[in-house]
Amino acid sequence: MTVTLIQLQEQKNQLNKNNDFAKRINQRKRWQALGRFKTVRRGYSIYQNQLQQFNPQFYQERLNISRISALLPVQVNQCVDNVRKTGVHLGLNLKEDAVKAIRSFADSNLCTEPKHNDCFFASDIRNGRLNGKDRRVMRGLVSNIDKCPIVDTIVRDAMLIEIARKCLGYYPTLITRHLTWSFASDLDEIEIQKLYPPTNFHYDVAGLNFVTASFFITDVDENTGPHIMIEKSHNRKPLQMLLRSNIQKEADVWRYYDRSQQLKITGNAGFGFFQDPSCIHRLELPRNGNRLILQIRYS
Ligand SMILES: O=C(O)CCC(=O)C(=O)O
Ligand SMILES: [Fe+2]
Repeated sequence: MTVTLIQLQEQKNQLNKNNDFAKRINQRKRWQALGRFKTVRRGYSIYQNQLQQFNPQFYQERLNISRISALLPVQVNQCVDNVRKTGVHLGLNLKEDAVKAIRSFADSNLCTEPKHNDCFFASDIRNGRLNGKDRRVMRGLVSNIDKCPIVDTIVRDAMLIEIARKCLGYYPTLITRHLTWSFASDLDEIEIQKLYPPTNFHYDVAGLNFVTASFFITDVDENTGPHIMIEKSHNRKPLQMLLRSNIQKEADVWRYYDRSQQLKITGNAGFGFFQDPSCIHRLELPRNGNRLILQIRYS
């Protein structure tokens, strides 16, 4: 009886917390577009840092930081330095058990695709089609991700939160998580880019300041969905890129950046990277096998 009451109370607390976060996203939404400007992000960082100085313990405690880690140890300062200088730190690693648990969660939970109403399991997709029929499926967002215990431990990981805190300049006040399948496709690139926007070069605008930790949950090589980014572009974007859409034409990208700045990120299941996603980046749709990625956004 007591245990059930505690569980109920915990669920209620969780719901309150989620609602509170949701409320803040909505209030912020109209201002969110300003997060593309580095000066706005810096200003917000200073403001949030000052605000948290009054009661740092409050901001720290509500993150419910996990002392159990599903990651191999990382040099926090080195990681922060790399993110600041190049926009990315490569070489985070999830422990094998964590990868297995996330994979099994993704296999046993239904997925949805933005702009479509149907639900499906990843195993229902064959050759990029639902049950081998006409309906093409490019990606699957795994549902119930908030209920995956191992992902919950990872988002609250002491090391990841410390990296995020140092990059942002304050304790993150909102953490979101996504577990996403990208399904292998034989469509040509132009079609893919129409159907799956993140396969176009773009930069993310997710709140007034933000950083992301991403982990491959399947092996990713050149043909199975590498993540491509332009190093240092988080610190340098031409005005027209900032003022227009966050999605960029490839020709414009190469007009402004040198091809040597392109970094193709691949790695085995468990490999991860910490990124400032205001850099120009995209994913290359897999050709040979489906790809699963866990993304955690700290803002
Ligand atoms: O899956 C990836 O590698 C990147 C996805 C992305 O850029 C996005 O969802 O904004
Ligand atoms: Fe993105």
